[in-house]
Amino acid sequence: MKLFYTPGACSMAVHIALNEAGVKFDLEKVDLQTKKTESGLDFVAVNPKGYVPCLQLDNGEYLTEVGALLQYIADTNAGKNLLPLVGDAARYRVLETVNFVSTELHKSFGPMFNPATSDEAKKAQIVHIGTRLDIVNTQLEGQEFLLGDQFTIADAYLTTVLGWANFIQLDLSPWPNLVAYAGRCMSRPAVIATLKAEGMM
Ligand SMILES: N[C@@H](CCC(=O)N[C@@H](CS)C(=O)NCC(=O)O)C(=O)O
Repeated sequence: MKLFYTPGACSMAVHIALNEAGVKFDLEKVDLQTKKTESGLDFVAVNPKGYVPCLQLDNGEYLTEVGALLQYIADTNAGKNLLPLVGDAARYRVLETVNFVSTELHKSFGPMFNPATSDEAKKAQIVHIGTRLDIVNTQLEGQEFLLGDQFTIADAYLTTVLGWANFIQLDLSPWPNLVAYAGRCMSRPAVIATLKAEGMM
């Protein structure tokens, strides 16, 4: 397998899941400005969507979309307990949270990185992001990870998105459960290995 990624981007969630699963994979860095990969490939020819993450499977096919890739990695490495099996009601709680992180958090950060967003719009967006952080902060009350004491693909995703708070100077201290959670996740060997491989630490 080969993961097409950009350091610190949402592809990091997939990178963390691969490391948590303990599988072998290659990495290929993508420059999102030029749409070129580090080996000189035209990334749009690889993934016509033009965005990361993109995972080349062992059969040569390309799979995209964070939520799908996280499920693929969890289901093909079921022994790693990154996602309960089909039929287990807890599976849908994990997927509910993956979708929440994707649509309510990940996508809410987008305008903060867009130079075309006005300062006024950014201020309003921060307030909006805060309402979503309230929800995950409450979800984490009294538990180690989003779904209890087991790290799941939802945690791989939220760990990645919380990392973006630094890039937009968003102080997370109003959400103490999130601050403690981020510390726990960031100290996991698979997360540290991911950050190092992406040149983020
Ligand atoms: N729907 C996609 C969104 C992926 C996405 O937002 N990727 C960003 C990085 S976090 C990107 O590559 N943006 C560059 C672009 O859209 O040109 C998914 O869930 O995987």
